[in-house]
Amino acid sequence: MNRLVKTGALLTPAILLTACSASKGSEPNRPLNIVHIMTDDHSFQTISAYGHPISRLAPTPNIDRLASEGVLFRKAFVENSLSTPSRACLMTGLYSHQNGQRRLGKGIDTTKVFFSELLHEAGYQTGVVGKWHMQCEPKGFDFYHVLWDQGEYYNPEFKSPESNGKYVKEEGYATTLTTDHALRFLEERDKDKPFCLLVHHKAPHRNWMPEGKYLDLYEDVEFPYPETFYDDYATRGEAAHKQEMRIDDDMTLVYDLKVDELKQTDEYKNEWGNKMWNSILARMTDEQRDAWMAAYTPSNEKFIKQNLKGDDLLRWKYQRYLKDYLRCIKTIDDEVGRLIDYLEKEGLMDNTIIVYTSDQGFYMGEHGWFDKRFMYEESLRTPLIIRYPNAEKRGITCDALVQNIDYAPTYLTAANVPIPESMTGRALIPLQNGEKPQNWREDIYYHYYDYPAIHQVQRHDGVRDDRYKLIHFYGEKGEANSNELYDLQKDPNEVNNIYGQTEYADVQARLQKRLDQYRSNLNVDEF
Ligand code: SGN
Ligand code: CA
Repeated sequence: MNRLVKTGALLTPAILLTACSASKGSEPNRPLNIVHIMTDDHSFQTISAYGHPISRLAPTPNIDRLASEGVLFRKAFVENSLSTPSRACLMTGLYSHQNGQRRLGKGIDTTKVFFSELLHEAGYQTGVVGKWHMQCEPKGFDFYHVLWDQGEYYNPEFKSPESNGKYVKEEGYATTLTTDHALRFLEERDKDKPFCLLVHHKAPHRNWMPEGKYLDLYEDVEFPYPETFYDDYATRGEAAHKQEMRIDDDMTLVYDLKVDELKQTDEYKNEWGNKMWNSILARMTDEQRDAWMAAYTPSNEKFIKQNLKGDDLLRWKYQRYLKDYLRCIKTIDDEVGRLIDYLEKEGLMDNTIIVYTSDQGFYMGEHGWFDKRFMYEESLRTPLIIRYPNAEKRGITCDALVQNIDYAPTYLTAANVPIPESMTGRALIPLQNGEKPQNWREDIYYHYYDYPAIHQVQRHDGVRDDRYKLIHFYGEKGEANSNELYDLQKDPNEVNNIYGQTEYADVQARLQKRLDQYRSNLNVDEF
C-alpha cells in the first residue's frame, strides 16, 4: 500500500495543516468526526436549498439546514452516473477504470485501498449502514449493517457481522431503519475515538415507494413541468434517441406508478415489473398493505375511469412519479433531521464534518426522462452540501468543479491521515470558504460504460469545464459514434448541440484536446 502524501499542485503537508486548523476555535490538527449521508438517485432539483421550482412545492428543511450552516456546491459531479461505480469512486478516490467498477455488478478491484481502511488503521471507529451495493465485503469497517443488493423499501433484509453473512429481514421502512442503525453505531461507539459513519439510504431509488405516513402527501399539488419535457432530441446523435428511460414509453403503470388494479387486465397483465410489484406487496405486513391500498385505490380508480390517452396520460404519469418520489424525499429529510438532532444533543456538531450527497443525480422529467446515466447535467450533477464544524463562513455556495473521487481525500485530510499518492481525487477542505484555490481543476472527466443494459444508454466519455461540455458517444461494433458539444451558458438545458459549428471551432478543439489529455494521462482503455 502506497502511503506517500500527495505533493506539488495537489495537496502539500502545509495545506493539510492549514486545512485542518482553519476552523475558528478548533484545536489545530484535531481529527474530525465524519458523517457522510448519501441517498440513492436524489436530484438536486428536489432539495429546496438548490431553489428549483419543484422543490419549492416540497421543501426539505433539514437538508436545507445543513446548507444554511455549510457550503452548498453548485458544480458537484459524478464520474460515472450509476450506483455501484459511484460508490467505488467514493471508497477509492479513483475513476471507474482505475478501481475496476465500470458497470453495475462485478468489477471492484479489492486490492485498491478504501479510505475506510486508512481511517480504521489511524484509530477511527468506522461504520457503514444502508445501501452498500458492491460485490465485496465492506472493507475497513468496525461496524456495518447493509442492505441486500439495491435493498427493499418495506421490511428490508440487512447483513451485519452478527448475522454471520446472512441477510435478515427487519420490519419497518428502509429510510427509518437505516437511520436507526446509524444511531445505534453512534450510541455504541467507543466515545474516546474519532468516528467516520457512512449513512447510505436506499431512497429515493426506483420504484419510489413512500412510507405509510406520507402515502397521500402532495396528493392535491400539481408539480411544474420542466422546459425540456417534450424534447425531441432534434440536434443530438443516436444515443438520446435510442435510450429507454422515457416517462411515456418506459415507465410502467403497475410497478412504477402503482396502479395495482391494472395488473389483472389483458393490456397490462404482462407489463414489465409486474412480478416485482407482486413481490413488493407480498413482503408487506397486512397493516402496511391495507394502508397502501386505502391510500392509492381511490386515485387509481379515478385514473382508470378517465381512460387518459396521449399527452393527458403522460402528464398523469409525471405527476404520479413526482409525488411518489417526493414522498420518499420527505422521509429522507425527516431522518436527516433525526440524525442531526442526535449529533446536536451529544455535543458533536463542533467536531464533526457532515456531508449530504447522492450517488448521482436524476431526471425529473427533463428531456422526457427518469433515471440517470447520461452526461447531461441532471444526472452528471449531484447534490453536495458540506457542513464544516466551526466554519468561518456559513450558508455559502461554492462553484468550483468537484467530483465524487474527491470524498476519500477529503475525509483522510479531515482525519490528518496522509493521502496515498495513488488516489486521483482531491481534498475539498481548501474550498471550505466557498472560494476556489488558484490551482484548482478547470474541468472534469466523465465516463459511462453500462451498455448494453437496462435503459440502453450508449457508452460515452467527455469533458466539462465551467461553460462547455464535449461528449463522445460510442456503442458496440456497428453502432455509430457521435459527438456533442454544448454551451451551458447560452443553452443550460442542453438542447442545442453545436458540435461541428464553425463559430465554435476553437472551443471544440480546446475541449477535444483536454479530452485527449485525460484519456492519455489516465490511461483510459476504451472510448
Ligand atoms: C435497477 C432499476 C433501474 C436503474 C438501475 C440502476 N430498475 O435496475 O431503473 O437504472 O437499478 O440504479 S428497478 O426497477 O429494478 O429498480 S442504480 O441507482 O443502482 O445505479
Ligand atoms: Ca443510484
